[in-house]
Amino acid sequence: MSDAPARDREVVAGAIFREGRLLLAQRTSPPALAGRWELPGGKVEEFESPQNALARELLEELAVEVRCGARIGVDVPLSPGLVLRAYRAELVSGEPVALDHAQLTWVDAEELLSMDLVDNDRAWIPELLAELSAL
Ligand code: 9L3
Ligand code: MG
Repeated sequence: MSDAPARDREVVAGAIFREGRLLLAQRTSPPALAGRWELPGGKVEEFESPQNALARELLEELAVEVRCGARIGVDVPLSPGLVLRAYRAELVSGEPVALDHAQLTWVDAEELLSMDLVDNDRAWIPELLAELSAL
């Protein structure tokens, strides 16, 4: 048994900005979230860093190589012991394609506000808007 306090498991999501726009991905599952838009990503595996997890998830979901950057926005509690965090992701190579999502879109600040985002990701709207307005 370990004396170390149990750390929250993390779900990581990537904010990819390009030319004044943010990449959003439309979920296909679970049924409650299908059709709604998110920052792509997924669960950090045991013994995996959040940075490596984000790179793995975006390679799996979008077929791109990214470099994980700084955190953006607040921690979003998903369930006891599970927290959702957004990170900036810089495109290193490849053009994003929807391997795991229904479709992808690049939104500006105004369009972001009109998208049906999953509830969890709405917590990041202020920072995402600030970034899009500054670009
Ligand atoms: N989730 C919410 N917002 C996001 C992401 C990437 C994930 N931007 C939630 C949806 C699922 C859980 O986290 O309940 C795990 O994500 P996934 O593995 O289904 O993508
Ligand atoms: Mg995912």
